[in-house]
Amino acid sequence: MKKVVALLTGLTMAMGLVACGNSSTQTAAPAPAAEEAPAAEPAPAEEETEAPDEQAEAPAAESTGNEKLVVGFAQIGQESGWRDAETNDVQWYAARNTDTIELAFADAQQKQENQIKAIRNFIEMDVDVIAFPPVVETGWEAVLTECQEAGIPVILVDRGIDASAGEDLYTTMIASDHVWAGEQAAIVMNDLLGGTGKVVELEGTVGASAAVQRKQGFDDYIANNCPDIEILDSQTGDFTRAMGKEVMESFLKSYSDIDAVFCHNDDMALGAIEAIKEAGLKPGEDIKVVGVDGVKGAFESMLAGEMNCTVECTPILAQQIFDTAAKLKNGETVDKWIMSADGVYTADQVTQEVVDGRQY
Ligand code: GYE
Repeated sequence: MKKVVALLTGLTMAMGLVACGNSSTQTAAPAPAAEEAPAAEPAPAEEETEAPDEQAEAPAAESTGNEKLVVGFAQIGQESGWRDAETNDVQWYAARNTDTIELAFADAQQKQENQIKAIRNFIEMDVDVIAFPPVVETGWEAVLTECQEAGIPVILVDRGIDASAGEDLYTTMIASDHVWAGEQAAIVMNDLLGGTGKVVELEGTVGASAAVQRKQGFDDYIANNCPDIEILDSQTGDFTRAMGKEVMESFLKSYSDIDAVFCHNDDMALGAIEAIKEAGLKPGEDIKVVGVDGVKGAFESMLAGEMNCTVECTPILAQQIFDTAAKLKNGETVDKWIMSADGVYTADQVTQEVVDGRQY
C-alpha cells in the first residue's frame, strides 16, 4: 500500500511521472485488490480461533508488500532517436508484463536536477530498484548515497558515472562499451580515408560518459595509429540532430578542407549530412560520415550512400534491466558491468533487407 500511495503522490509531481503510460493508475489499483484478497483466501479453520488478529493481518501484510517488481526509471529526456527507442522498449516491456512489473517513469527533460528529483521521488515511493542513465558523469554522490541508505539497488543504464565518485555508489551498469565504439569508428575512419585526411568531430552532451569515452576511444586510436589523420576541430552537438547540423555548418564555414566527420551519435550525423548537402557537397563521398548508435535512419542513410558507417550501441535494454532488477530484488548478486554486444556496420553491408530488419 505504501508504495502504491506514494506512486500516486509521485504522479502529481511536476516531474511528469508516468508509469508505463497510464498503467501507473493501474499499478495503483492493487489497493482495492489487496483488500479483497483476504476475503477470497479461505482462512485455515484450525488457526481461526487461536489467533484471529494475526489471521486478519497476515494476508494484508502480504498483499500490501507489493509482490510485483517496482522499478523507478529516471530517463534523461528525448534528445535522440536512440533515446526514444530505449524509452519505447522500457515502456513496451513493462506494459506487456503488468502482472509482474510496475514501472514508474520520469522524463527529466535533459536536466540532471530533474533526474535527481525523480530519483528522490522513487526513494520516497520505496521502489524496489532504481534505474537511470546519468545525463552527465559527475554530481551523483549525494543522491546515490541516499539510495544506498534507503537500501534501494541502483542500475545505471547506457551511461556511467565518474569512477572517482566510487563504484560502490551503484549496484550495476547495463551499457555498451563506449571507448570500444570510438575505437571502432577510428578504425573505419582510417580505412575510409586511406590513412590520410582531415577530420572534424561532433561530440555528444558535455560531461556524458557516452561522449567522453567515445571521444577518448576515437582520439586515442587516431593519435596512436594514424599519423596522417588530423582532427581539425571537435565540438559538442549535444547528441541532437539540430545541433549536429548547426555545428557542422560552422565547421564548414571555418574549414575548407574537411575530409570526414566523426559524430558521437547518428542523430548528429544525420544533421551533419543535411549541412554538408546544403553546402553543395556530397556526404559519404566528399565528406565521409561515421556515426554511433545504429538507428534505422543511419541505415537508410547508408543505403542512400550518404553515411559511411555506424557503430552500433543497442538501446534494446528493457529485458536486461527488468531481469537484473528482479535478481536484485531477490538479493542475488550480478556483474558490475553487464555489457551489450554491439556490431559495426559499413555502407557496403547495407541492403534494403538489413534496413527493414533493424529493430530500432
Ligand atoms: O548514443 C545517444 C543518446 O547514452 C548511449 O545517448 C547513450 C547515448 C546515445 O542520446 O544517441
